[in-house]
Amino acid sequence: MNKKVTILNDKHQRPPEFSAGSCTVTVYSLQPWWRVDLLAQYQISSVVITNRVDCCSQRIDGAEIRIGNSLENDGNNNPRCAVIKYTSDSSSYNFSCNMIGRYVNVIIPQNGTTLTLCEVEVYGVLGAISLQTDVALGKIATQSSSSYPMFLAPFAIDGNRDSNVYAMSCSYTDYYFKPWWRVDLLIEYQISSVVITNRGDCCPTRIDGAEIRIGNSLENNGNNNPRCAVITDIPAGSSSTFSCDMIGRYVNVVIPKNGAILTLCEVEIYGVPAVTKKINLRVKFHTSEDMIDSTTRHNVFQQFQMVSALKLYWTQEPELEHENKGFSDPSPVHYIQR
Ligand SMILES: [Ca+2]
Repeated sequence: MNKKVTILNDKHQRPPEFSAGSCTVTVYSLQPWWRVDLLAQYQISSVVITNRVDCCSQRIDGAEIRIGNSLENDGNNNPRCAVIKYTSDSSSYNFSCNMIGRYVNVIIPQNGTTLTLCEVEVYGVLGAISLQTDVALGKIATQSSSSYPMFLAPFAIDGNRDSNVYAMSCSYTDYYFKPWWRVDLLIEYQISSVVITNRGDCCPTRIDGAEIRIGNSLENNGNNNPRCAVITDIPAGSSSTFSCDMIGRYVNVVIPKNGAILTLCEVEIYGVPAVTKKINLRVKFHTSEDMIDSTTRHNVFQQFQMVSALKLYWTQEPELEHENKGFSDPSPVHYIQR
């Protein structure tokens, strides 16, 4: 059942007269906007907006509803649910969105106007599809060197894509031999994609040739893990998505050059916790095959593999066991496989 997750400003009142004291208004400005932070990701089904009716109602015409998880451009670059088309028939507008996000913005993409909203209702359910979750948020980041407090490794996973390095939201290494950055996700994840936001104020080509590596090893600081992608280029201030479909606890970005600077304004990692569980099986079976012969052993093992949903490995070679059944017929042959 859909649940209302937030309302603007007051006890769910929709008086559309500004004088009722239940509306917001921005100053006359360039592309005025309003945003609500739902504090968590929601699957948002619809948004209802109540317009001012006592005056200037047409100002709402062309306003856009944007929903997503990014605060880039104050959240106004998130995907668009709808554009409001002004009508005098009703003061409330209901839009179906079916989108995922933490932030809901209303923006008039016009220079020089005023945004007035008397009520914004957002309907949805908590806990949107986990594939859309940035699993790097709140994890542990480090890098090859950090000489400046305003360019630390965690700034690349602070949930902010601001691409100006002086906004204290980008990581930045020294000029260094093969500089690298790493996030420890603390557990293994099945990683579907990595989104990297490049620096926007300067030097966008520095990222060219950087590699994304994912795995569970810390050998060579994690930079020897399998490679997901080589970044050919990312335009200044832009975000690029790399599909990976890999499993790992560590995600590294490394520039394999002698002498380079690595700057990352955001690294988003999308995936779900990897479900891997190891179990030991002890299998006892009858066979007339000669299990001492390695080829036969391999063939029997393949038959086990074919009927199993598990990925099997031998931890111990089969052992021959004779079973006595009193004084009856000669005992059948048993093998024990662990
Ligand atoms: Ca950032």
